[in-house]
Amino acid sequence: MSDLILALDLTDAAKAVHLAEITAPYLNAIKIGYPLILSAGPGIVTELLTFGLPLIADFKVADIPNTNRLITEQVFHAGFSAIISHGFTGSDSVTACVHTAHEAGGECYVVCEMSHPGAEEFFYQGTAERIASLATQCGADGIIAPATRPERTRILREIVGEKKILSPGVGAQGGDPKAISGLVDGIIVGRSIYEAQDPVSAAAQYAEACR
Ligand code: NUP
Repeated sequence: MSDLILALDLTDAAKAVHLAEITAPYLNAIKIGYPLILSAGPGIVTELLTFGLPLIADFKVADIPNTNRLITEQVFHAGFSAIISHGFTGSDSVTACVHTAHEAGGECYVVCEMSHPGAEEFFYQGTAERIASLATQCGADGIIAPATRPERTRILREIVGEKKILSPGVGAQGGDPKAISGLVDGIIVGRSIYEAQDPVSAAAQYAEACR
């Protein structure tokens, strides 16, 4: 059993709000990132909050500690419940995000291994394990690990223990929700819902697959 998180990567604000509204009954959270924030402006956060779901800021924060702190403060000030940071920047940068998130009563997730094919060039065996350990040591609430490689996510699960794992790559990137949902705390689905002929029944099917 895992949560269903919609990756709302539309760049048309009205469509994004409509999509969130009609699929909300099947979702546990909505994740937004640069595509929607840069096209719609930060005010979109307030609009999306009206559907009563936690919002995750997928900004993959990757800067020096002071800048990470400033970004994280703004994220929680805007109304988000969680932030996604990178981990390759090192423990001081990750700790800045984690502390700032916790001060605001929110969560911080650290990207360990990405879901796309090119991720195997850098964030892969060895590196991803090190980032998972770092995320644990820094007190992060969880990690991001790939639905496209369940065998890798299983290894990362052993490192992070009870911490949460959110897993993108389901559907459009080829990941099978059934293969990953028992292993992770949340699956992240974007295009396979928001580009579906019928987004509501797509969301309902993914929610069913999460059970
Ligand atoms: O490793 C990652 N892979 C990934 O796809 C880390 C991510 N944060 N994402 C995000 O998840 C990606 O930016 C997009 O918002 C979502 C997946 O969308 P889709 O492939 O289901 O459309």
